Order: sequence, then structure tokens, then C-alpha cells
Amino acid sequence: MQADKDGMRELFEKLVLADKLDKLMYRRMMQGRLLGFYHPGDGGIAPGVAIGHSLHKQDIYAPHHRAHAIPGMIGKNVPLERYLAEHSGKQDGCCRGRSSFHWSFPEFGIYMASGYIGYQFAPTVGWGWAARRKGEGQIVWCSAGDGAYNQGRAHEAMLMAMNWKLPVVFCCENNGMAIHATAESTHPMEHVSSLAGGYGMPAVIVDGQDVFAVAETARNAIRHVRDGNGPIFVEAKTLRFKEHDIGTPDLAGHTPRGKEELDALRERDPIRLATEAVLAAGVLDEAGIDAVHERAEKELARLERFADDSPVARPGEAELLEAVYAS
Ligand SMILES: Cc1ncc(C[n+]2csc(CCOP(=O)(O)OP(=O)(O)O)c2C)c(N)n1
Ligand SMILES: [Mg+2]
Repeated sequence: MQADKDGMRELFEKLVLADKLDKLMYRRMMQGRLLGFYHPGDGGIAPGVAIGHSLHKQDIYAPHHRAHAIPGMIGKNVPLERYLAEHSGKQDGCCRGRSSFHWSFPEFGIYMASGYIGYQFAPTVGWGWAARRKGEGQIVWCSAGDGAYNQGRAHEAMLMAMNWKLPVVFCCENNGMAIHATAESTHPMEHVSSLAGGYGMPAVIVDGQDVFAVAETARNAIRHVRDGNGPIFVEAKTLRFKEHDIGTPDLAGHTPRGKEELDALRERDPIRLATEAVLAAGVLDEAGIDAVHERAEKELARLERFADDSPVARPGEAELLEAVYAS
């Protein structure tokens, strides 16, 4: 069907752009042109793209910290030039260049992004409660990693959300690693989503390398919660090709991850899989794929021009105090 083909093409374009922007962020960080630090998304960008793409603009999205939420923001059509300017400490950033990667886009239902692992669990319950009270069909998507789901707060949030049947999707983007710790060494069960069973919450597992499969799963999960059935858990099995963050060695336990292991992971590169899928479905031919890459490169050039042309944020005392509240 043409609608399916258009949907596939759109997702593919977003995936390619997310991959290129992730790599651009890595480069800019190495060049000293970004504030703070960066957690590369290489290998694990498909879930975020598919999730953001499947949500409505007014739905609340609490993104996972990896790739500093670039995939989800691209999925949700957030203005990326304001994001890049923000991360570059520029005045035209979404938070006037003050936040590094603790930015927000409230008009897109993204109220916070944070490197504080598990930041999203408690607010998710509050957002879910508010969404249900408003009764306008808004839902909350809470994404976090396998490491984050080790936290007590994840369990409190799942318990309360399930007890109150809140419109929340709990999602684990399980890349099998939390800095140097493997998921097998920290979780007693193979699937993080098994935890949902303790709260009577339904759970689904999806191949997180396949952007199209995640989109379908996300759409179904969103429909489930929008229809008033209470929370559902989605576990996307994904990968991390690079180090935890720039400047941290890439170890699993105490052992450096070797070339052979990493080459094997790259067989499941989401871009490679999506390219094969769009070719096989006749959505794009080789020339069409080249054109997608070209358009993405042009978009990156535009984003960089905007960020680089924007003045460095130098908030004065009055501006700094503007956002400070005391009671
Ligand atoms: C509250 C808190 N504890 C610890 C850390 C240090 N830390 C940063 S990332 C991370 C692991 C996160 O793993 P996971 O949730 O699986 O996400 P991933 O980085 O694998 O995408 C930890 C422990 C932190 N930033 N915040
Ligand atoms: Mg992880």
C-alpha cells in the first residue's frame, strides 16, 4: 500500500538523519564545539526514531539519555537547529544556551532530558496522573536503559502507574550494557521486561535494530494505553557500538571489547537493516537511497550553520536569576 511505503520512507529518512547527527555530535565534541559531554548513540538509534515518530506532538515523551535523545527528537519533529545551538552553548538554543544536554522542548511534550539516570520515573507517574485527569487522550512514553531499570524508582513508578491504570508506556532500550556492566551481570532474568509481570503489566519484546518493527510495536503499545487499558512495557533489544561516553574506555567488565565482537555487532547496524528493507519493499532504489543521504547531509550543514552563527550565550546576572524560584 502507498501509505505503508510513504511511512517506511519517512522513517528511513529520519533514521539516516539521526545516525548522521549522532556522528556529527561525536565529531563536534572531539573538536571542542559542544558543551559538556556526549554519549554516542551509534548502533542504538532505531528505537528512539520509531518511538518519537509514533507519538503525537502533545504526548509526553521522557527520552533516554543515549545519543542525548537525538533519535526521539527527530522522530517527534523537534526543531534541531535550536537543539544543536543549545548543546553548543549558543544564545539561539532552546534554553538560551544554558543547559548543555539538560534541555527541554515543552511545546513538543519533552519537559526534561537528563544525564541523571532514572530521572524520568517519578515524573512519569505525575504526568500520567495529570494526563488521565485531563482526559484529552494524551499519553506518556517513558524510555530508559537496562541500567536505569535496576533502580528502585523504576519499580515504584511501575507499581503506582499500574495500580492507577495510568496511560503510560514503560520502555527499556536494552543495549545490554550500563557503562562497563553487562545486563547479564546485573539482571537475574534474560529480559528486563520480565519485571513488568510483577505488577501484572503486559510486556512485549521487539528487535530494536529494526526501526520498522519498533514503530509497529510502539503504535500498538500507544493504542493500548490511549484506549484506557493502563500501562504496558516495551523492551527494545538494541546495541551500543561505541564507548559509553566520549573519553571512557570501552570495557565489558574489565575487558576491552575487541574488534571481532564489535564487527559482529555491526552486522546488525540499524541503517544497514533499514536500507535492505526499503530496497526489498521497493520503497526506494539505490538512487533514492543516495538522495536520502544527500538531503540529510544538507540538513546537517544547515544545522551547523545556525549553531555556529548564533552568539555565545553569556547570560547576565538578571537573566540568570530570571529562572530561579524561591518560596
Ligand atoms: C543517578 C545516577 N547514577 C549513576 C550515574 C552514572 N551513569 C551514567 S550512565 C549509567 C549507565 C546507564 O545505563 P543504561 O541505563 O543501560 O543506559 P545506556 O547508557 O546503556 O544507554 C550510569 C550508571 C548517573 N548518571 N546517574
Ligand atoms: Mg544500557
